[in-house]
Amino acid sequence: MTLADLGWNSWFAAAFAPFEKQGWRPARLIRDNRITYGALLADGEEREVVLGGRVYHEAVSDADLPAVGDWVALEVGEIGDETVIRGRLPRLTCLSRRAPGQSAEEQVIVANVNIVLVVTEGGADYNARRLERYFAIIGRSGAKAVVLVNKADLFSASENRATVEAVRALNPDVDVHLTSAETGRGLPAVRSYFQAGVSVAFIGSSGVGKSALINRLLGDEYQWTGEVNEITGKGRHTTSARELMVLRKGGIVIDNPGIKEVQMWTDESTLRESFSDLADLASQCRFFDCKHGPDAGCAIRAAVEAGTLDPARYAGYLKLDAEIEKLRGRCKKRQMTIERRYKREERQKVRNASDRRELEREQRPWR
Ligand SMILES: Nc1nc2c(ncn2[C@@H]2O[C@H](COP(=O)(O)OP(=O)(O)OP(=O)(O)O)[C@@H](O)[C@H]2O)c(=O)[nH]1
Ligand SMILES: [Mg+2]
Ligand SMILES: [Zn+2]
Repeated sequence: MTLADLGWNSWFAAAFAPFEKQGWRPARLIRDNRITYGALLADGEEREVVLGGRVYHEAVSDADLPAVGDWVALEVGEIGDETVIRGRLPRLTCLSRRAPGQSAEEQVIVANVNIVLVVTEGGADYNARRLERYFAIIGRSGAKAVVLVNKADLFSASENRATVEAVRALNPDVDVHLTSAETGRGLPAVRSYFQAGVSVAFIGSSGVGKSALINRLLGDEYQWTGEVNEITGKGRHTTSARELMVLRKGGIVIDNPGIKEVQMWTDESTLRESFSDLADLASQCRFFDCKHGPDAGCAIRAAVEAGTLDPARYAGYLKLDAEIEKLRGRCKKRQMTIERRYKREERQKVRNASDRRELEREQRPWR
């Protein structure tokens, strides 16, 4: 495997020049493990790498931090040592979501993709508004958008045709293909987007068949990663993490977890805003740290019981807090490890400097 197979080009090479002088090696990030990253090097070697303190501290926002698809400069440690990300190269394209409203917080979904395949399904699940939002973020990213209307085997010819036409009406410039991971329909068209060095990302709601399509493309190379759905007991393989893979026949594919509407388009503050009526209610709870579960004197539960609050909305509100909490926990965890590492590196530097002084003293016994 060469760097070109991974998507490297002269633009990245030029940007890498200053890092090369330091003896660092280019690599592409293929996985974000929250605390570490998976990186692929030129020879196809995969390494688990950590974020250097400096890269972390110089990041103005989360969007500056390395993301899956990014090219980075690695200081490859001695055996047993950590491999550290010392720099991130500028992005050729960047698929990101930005929360609506005043918040400028941007979250990178994937960097340096050339083509984004939006997977959707026909029939009742087809949602034009959702597709519009996908087009908006892809338009901003610099990548090309393609729509796959999947599960064609489940719908009638006229239903499929209607969906394809609806997509074309939304965006006449976009390629639309009817596909089926079940029957293989439309797969040659999908395959045509895969060429050596070209990065293709699949996005779309959970369950539309992104992984199933990728599975058909990759064949034996691909391992289902998810687990069986506990509720349905079916072999649903929900993708839990974004992953970049290189196809043996050439081409780079990025599978994404299904994008949940709420997670996709809003940040914490807009989420809270949309539940502001519930927040007002919550302020009437007896305890300021009420979890709105079985807590005594909970105003929210009382409203549900009184029939003035929709239980579904209440459930959403409960989940929302957990979601936000989880998000925060992850951020904090990563920050802590990076901080620790940063401090360790600083201590090491001090130690190295004092060792050096020691050595200098030994070498100059006349002083
Ligand atoms: N009939 C039919 N079923 C399909 C098709 N594509 C996917 N499925 C099924 O739909 C279910 C979900 O497919 P996945 O590939 O896991 O969906 P996904 O988009 O990767 O979902 P997340 O990983 O949760 O985002 C699986 O049970 C698949 O077998 C299709 O074209 N036709
Ligand atoms: Mg999946
Ligand atoms: Zn409460």
